[in-house]
Amino acid sequence: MTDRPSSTQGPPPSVPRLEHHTLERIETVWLGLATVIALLLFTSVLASFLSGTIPSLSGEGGHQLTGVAKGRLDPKDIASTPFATPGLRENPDGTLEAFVVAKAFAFDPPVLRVPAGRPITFHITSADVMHGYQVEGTNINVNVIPGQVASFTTTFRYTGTRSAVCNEYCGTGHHNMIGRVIIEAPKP
Ligand SMILES: [Cu+2]
Repeated sequence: MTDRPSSTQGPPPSVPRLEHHTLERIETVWLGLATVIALLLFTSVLASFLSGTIPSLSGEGGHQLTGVAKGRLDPKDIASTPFATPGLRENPDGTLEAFVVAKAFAFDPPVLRVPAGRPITFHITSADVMHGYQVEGTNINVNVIPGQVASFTTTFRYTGTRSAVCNEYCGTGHHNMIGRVIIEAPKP
C-alpha cells in the first residue's frame, strides 16, 4: 500500500474514471442479457419437448427388422435374427440391406461388397461389447452397442476399397479390428 503513487494526482485524463454508478449500469446490462439468454434456452428446450423434436426414448419408429423388436435384440441370440447370415442382401422389392456384426476383434462379414450409386440400408449390431463402425473417407460413423441395432441408409458415390474400422476401444485386439468395404460399379 505504501509504495503506491499518491492518489492526489488522479488518473491520466485519457482514461475515464469508472464511477460506482457506471459499473452498476454495466452490470445491470450484463444481468439483463444473461436473463434473456436463460429465458431463450428455457423456452427453446420447452418448445422442442412440446413439438416432439427430441426423439422419444420409447423405441417407437425407426427401421423395422424381422426378428428384431424396436431395434433391440439379445446379443447372445443373434442366430435368431437376420444377423445370423451377415452380408448384403437384395429384398424382393429391389432395396438393398447390409447386415454387419461387430465382435472382438473383427467385423462379420470381414469384406462387404456393395454396388455404387444405390441406396443401401445398413444394420449393425455387436455380439459382445461396445464397438464402433467407421468407414474411412465417408461420413459413416456409428456406435455399435450390444443389444441394439444401428441402422442408417447411405449411397456410395465412388467405387473403390475402403477400410471399416472400430473406433471404440474394445480390448487388446482393438487396433486389429479392421474390415473392408469394396464398392463396385453397379451391374448393368
Ligand atoms: Cu474396437
